[in-house]
Amino acid sequence: LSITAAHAQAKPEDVIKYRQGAYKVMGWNMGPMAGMVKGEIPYNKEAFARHAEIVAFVGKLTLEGFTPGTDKGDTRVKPEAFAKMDDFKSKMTKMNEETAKLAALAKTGSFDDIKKQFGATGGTCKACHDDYKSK
Ligand code: ASC
Repeated sequence: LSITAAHAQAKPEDVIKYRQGAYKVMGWNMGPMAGMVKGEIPYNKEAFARHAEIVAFVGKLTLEGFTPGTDKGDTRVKPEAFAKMDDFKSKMTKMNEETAKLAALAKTGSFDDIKKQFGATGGTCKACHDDYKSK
């Protein structure tokens, strides 16, 4: 993690906003991919690949938004995420791995394989939400 001195000084509420912004960007880009996978909107290879690339990149930014002191405030993160940081990190790493695979596959793979990998990716999002995000 590259927490700079400046970021170490950041107010908890600003850190929380930072990570929520990152998740917002991820959700914005997951939406159209989900729509294509479900057949609600036409599959567009270039658009899908771009969304997958953004999710993969931004997904690598979120972990630095869980600094000490950001367990409380305007956030739905459960205290368990901080208490079980090793597991939280490993779930986040898994998400990073699956989104990277999705981004690579989105450029070259068949839509069938892409759909499978989108499911695997969503599963890694859900795994963390189930344990560490309150409703
Ligand atoms: C999405 C999205 C999530 C995950 C999760 C997977 O498209 O916005 O948070 O997938 O719903 O179960």
